[in-house]
Amino acid sequence: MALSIAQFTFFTRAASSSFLHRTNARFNHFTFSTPFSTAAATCTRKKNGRLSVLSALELGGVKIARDDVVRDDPTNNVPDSIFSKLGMQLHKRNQHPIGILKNAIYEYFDASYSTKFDKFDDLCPLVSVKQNFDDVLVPADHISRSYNDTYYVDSGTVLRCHTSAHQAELLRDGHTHFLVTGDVYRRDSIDSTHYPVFHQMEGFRVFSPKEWEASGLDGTSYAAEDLKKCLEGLARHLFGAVEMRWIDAYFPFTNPSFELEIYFQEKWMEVLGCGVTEQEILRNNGQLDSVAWAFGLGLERLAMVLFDIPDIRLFWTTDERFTSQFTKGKMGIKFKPFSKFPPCYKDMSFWINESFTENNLCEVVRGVAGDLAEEVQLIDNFTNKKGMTSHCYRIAYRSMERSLTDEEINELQVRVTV
Ligand code: FA5
Ligand code: MG
Repeated sequence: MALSIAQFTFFTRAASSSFLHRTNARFNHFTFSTPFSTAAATCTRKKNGRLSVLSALELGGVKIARDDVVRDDPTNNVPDSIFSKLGMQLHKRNQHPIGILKNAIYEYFDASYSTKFDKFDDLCPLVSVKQNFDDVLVPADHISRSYNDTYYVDSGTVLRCHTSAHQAELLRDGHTHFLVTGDVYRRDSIDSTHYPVFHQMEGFRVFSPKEWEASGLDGTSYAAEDLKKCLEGLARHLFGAVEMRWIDAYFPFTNPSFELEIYFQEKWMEVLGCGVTEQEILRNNGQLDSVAWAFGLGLERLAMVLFDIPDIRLFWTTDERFTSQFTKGKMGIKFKPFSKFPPCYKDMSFWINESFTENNLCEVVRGVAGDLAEEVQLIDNFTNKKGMTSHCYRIAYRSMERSLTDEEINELQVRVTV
């Protein structure tokens, strides 16, 4: 049953949901010396292992019931495990690493721009396809629009896959300096830095002509310089010394576009995307002669570096050995791992057809194993003389909280492969 979900997808290409299509990678190296209580949709596991969702919730003033989000309908691909994350709002918990980080970024903006940035952290994550894609000029055939990459509630409504979904409405409402923090949702791969629900903070700043005219620079160069200065200042505020580099990038909504990477766990990790906003977005939303910059920070990725959190799944644990390590307003804390149970690896091989995608496989694995799935990695790819392709994936299972029994893992693996 599990792998047949692959048939569901309307697209055949397995690709990352990132908005980035890396162009000409040019590297600039530099170094800078509670228990959960909000209204979350709760899930319990039934005897047959399926999740049953108990409650409805209210988000940004909008009442949302399970049936509004999870439906047995071909235009819907939201599983209960995702519905259960709606309303968790980790970014609104002052003692949680994501909330502590949000507040630290607010502090930096308040101090650097005399509280000029308007802050939003309660905008509803259910948005229209227009808000999520059209308003920020994502082309009709862009991979991020596919059912393989985005959670669709119906053909016109999605769980936002980035906080950029709110740019246009806030511009139209007359905001020129704003920060939007929220949970975002993507069908994505499984490893220590990817999770189907994560948090972003969008930043947006509009300049009027008199701000750049005096500088002798054109508006775009002025905004790009200011953007990098702002984000480098933020990085210094958060991290002090850490190794980073800028990379030229591509986003449909900015030009030029950049990404910032930080060296973490012996790898370069992408932490944010940013750039100078496309004129069309400003024009469409009432800003005629302006230029603007925008950025989207990945809060989990930044918090991993800041608090030394080795795995993105930890943000969701309710284990007190995790939650009790963090304190409101305290930035210097380094997470002390409370257990290091060994991972258990299981390999599976199968012939694929053209409807197979890796995101669908990951969705199946998460559906069966939840947060016990640590990584899904393609380890062999073979095509025979008849043109049939087989893939071998290695699945790493590990609990952050306890040892898993062989029996338990074998049972999970059987349910993934059936
Ligand atoms: C975007 O989402 C753009 N909207 C960012 C942006 C805003 C660019 C404004 C320009 C102007 P991207 O898909 O690269 O871009 O995601 C932004 C950040 O979110 C990444 O740098 C990364 O830190 C984080 N991120 C992306 N996917 C995941 C994931 N599955 N799990 C955790 N963090 C993720
Ligand atoms: Mg990216």
